[in-house]
Amino acid sequence: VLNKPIVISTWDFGLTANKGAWEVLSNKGRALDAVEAGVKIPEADPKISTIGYGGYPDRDGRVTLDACIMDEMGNCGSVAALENIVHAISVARAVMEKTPHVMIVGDGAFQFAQAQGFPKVTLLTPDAEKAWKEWLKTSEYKPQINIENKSYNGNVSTTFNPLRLPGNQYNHDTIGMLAMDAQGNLSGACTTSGMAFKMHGRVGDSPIIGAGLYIDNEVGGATATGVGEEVIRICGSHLVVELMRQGYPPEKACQEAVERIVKKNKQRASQLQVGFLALNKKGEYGAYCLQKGFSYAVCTAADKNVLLNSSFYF
Ligand code: SD4
Repeated sequence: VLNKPIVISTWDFGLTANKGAWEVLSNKGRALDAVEAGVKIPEADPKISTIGYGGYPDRDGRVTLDACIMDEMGNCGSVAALENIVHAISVARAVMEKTPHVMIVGDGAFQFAQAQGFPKVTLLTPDAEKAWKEWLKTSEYKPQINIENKSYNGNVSTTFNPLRLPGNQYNHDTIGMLAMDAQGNLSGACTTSGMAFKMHGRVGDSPIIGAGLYIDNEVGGATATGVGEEVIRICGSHLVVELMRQGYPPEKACQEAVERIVKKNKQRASQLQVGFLALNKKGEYGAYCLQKGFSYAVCTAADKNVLLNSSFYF
């Protein structure tokens, strides 16, 4: 039996986001409209420090957003390092629908957004600024000094690790959302302020089609959360969809992708979080992650809107 319509999304705030998407889906709306409406909710929420307005800034104190969207026809749009616009996902959709391009970044993305009538908004909230200033106290960040080679892309450094927040919390929480509408069509959206205190200009997996998100209307869709560098390395979401094409159920496909990350560098993977979430054409869904603690929200007519815990590797 087909489980549709359905919407699933990453982390606890997925519950609220799903509600926004469900309003569209339950009125026989398009999955594309549903995922956009859904992820706009956390984008606008100043209490969520990892997405949109209120997101934590980069090392220089600038909030830069990454987002992408993809529909059932393989149309896609993306923005990266976008500043001063709340709804990065809607700008990504405008890139998809109103330009001949797939991806626009930085100042060009901001100019495009302004031309499309998106309001200019300061995204750095007092709380986020405070967290950044706290971080500056203990970080080894010195603007002119090249500390990058000592950080993540080599071996995990214990002295400077941009992937951990103070208190040793994992630093991640993108919203990735996948939906299938009453017509059986799939779409997905992914939006984030990225790794907190990242280098200025750093782009993660979330706006990269095939990494943070991938949809193939014949097969299913996948989205990713966590340390984007790891997801990009394995073309994560595309990999999950291709595994489902080969017959893997969604959770198994996510697990295989996570194991691919572990295989590249187990020691590094053991310090990080990455989670994948997948939905296939039958409305079956599943997730898998590196570390315990990745939750996802599933909303259907039968089961309503529930929060589930992903299985994990370590
Ligand atoms: C990134 N995947 O920029 C995103 C951030 C994130 O949960 O925190 N995801 O790497």
